[in-house]
Amino acid sequence: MSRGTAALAGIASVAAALGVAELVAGVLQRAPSLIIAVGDVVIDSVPGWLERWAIATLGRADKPVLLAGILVVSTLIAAGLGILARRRQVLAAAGIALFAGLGIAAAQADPRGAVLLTVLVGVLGAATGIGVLFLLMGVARTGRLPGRAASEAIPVARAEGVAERAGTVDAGRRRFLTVAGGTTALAVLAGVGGFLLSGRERLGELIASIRLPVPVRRAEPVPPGADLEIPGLTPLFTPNEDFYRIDTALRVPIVDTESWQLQVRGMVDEPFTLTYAELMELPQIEADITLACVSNEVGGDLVGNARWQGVPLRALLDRAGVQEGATQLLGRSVDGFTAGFPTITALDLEEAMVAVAMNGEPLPAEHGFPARLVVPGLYGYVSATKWLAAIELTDWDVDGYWIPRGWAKEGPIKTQSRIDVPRPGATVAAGRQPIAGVAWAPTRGIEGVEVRVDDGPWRAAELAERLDVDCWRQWYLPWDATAGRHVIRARATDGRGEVQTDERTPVAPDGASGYPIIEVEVQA
Ligand SMILES: Nc1nc2c(c(=O)[nH]1)N[C@H]1C(S)=C(S)[C@@H](COP(=O)(O)O)O[C@H]1N2
Ligand SMILES: [Mo]
Repeated sequence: MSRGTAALAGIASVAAALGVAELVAGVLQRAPSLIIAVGDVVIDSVPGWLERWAIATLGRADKPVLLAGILVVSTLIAAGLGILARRRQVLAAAGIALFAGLGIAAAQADPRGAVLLTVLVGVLGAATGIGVLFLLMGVARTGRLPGRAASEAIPVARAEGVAERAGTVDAGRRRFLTVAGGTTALAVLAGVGGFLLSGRERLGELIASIRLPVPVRRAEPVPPGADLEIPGLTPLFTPNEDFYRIDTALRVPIVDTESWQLQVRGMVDEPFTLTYAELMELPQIEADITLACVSNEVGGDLVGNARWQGVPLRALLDRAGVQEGATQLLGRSVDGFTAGFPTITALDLEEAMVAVAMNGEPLPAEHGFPARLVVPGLYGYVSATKWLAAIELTDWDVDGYWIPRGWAKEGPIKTQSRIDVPRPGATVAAGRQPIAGVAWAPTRGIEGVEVRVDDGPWRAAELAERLDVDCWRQWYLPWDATAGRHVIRARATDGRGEVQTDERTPVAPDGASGYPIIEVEVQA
């Protein structure tokens, strides 16, 4: 048997193992996908700089790239196991079992994992893989399917290179390729089927069926002129489907509102637990808040503005009774992510909330369904826990997920501005052209934006009507563009009269700073 044939047998076997594991996980519902589990462990164990690099260079593609990487590595291991199986079939089988064992071990890192179900998924996957390996090795050696008469074909291995028997050899090889290809195709189908069964579809229906309560305190109505509606300018509210997404979850956690609970615990007098129905019965507020990621580069798009609806954190903290020394509020997600910020912030800011809705709709799965934290003025990595499972009151020594990975313990959002129009590097016609963008300094608000073209003076831009200090503000400056290349900069002044700093810093450890600068080409 050639190495290539053996490698194919290995790949088909591991594909069968993974496919069956995914299918079983999908059917069992509460069992994890082993592939995703391995990916999650990779995400949580890579050094902080690598994770930052991945977010910075791959952006939204980071997860597909990681999954593709896992599949490529699995394929290489599978090929190796196939080659090993030529001489040491039992050892190769043990390799597949070990492979499944790693997946089972990885899944233990996920707090949702039911150990027995995980083991079941792994064992069924491994058993299928080993069975397929033995079957394919047999077909490759004998050129026939098990149980078929020996006369049907001669062993491929012995006949290789024997020209006059080529016809029979080809038949044997075809049989092998058919079985290997068929198994792989079935494995892919099983995997896709498992993914579909894993609940995404039904979650969509569940979310669509939720009726939101009317908030007891509504957000201010949007004043006319708050959205300048200039073509190319970021809209005042970011539609949910365009809202940036950043998290460590390789697969969006699927949370069912029947079993979900929110715990308020730790350094409190009266810990308590709320079901989704109970949370939805509490008085809710509405607030317009701009959320930003600490990984957002100057000029980047990891920032968005939404109308959030939910239960004020303050109400939950009052009910629990925060104890002396509980200086940190740590949000913990169903998948074990944590983010912490000063308790005082939650007590001071009445808009800090357990959000259940975004722009008038229940939270989309990607943005934390059924509930998440939203705190004005803090970067998401210290505050905005999605798929919230617990609110823990602790002292300041406990660190959230990102802190040991090279990010600052405190994450106030820096005053920033962004130029949306013209697009960086765009070519525009000479004459009157808009320069426009957004600026944000949540909790402080934006009082001014200035724009400078080349070495000219700083000129005050027109500001859109103010909506709320917690959200970004659009700005606009008409510009008489002259032919040639031009450099445009902007800077914002916050509600305390502080101008955003010119000092350029990288995103780590506490957020990028510096003026946004774009270059444009103006044609006569
Ligand atoms: N459970 C969970 N919540 C999380 C994260 C995460 O990785 N897991 N990432 C945080 C970060 S870094 C940011 S910037 C915001 C992003 O929220 P969004 O994806 O809804 O825009 O979510 C925060 N909440
Ligand atoms: Mo973030």
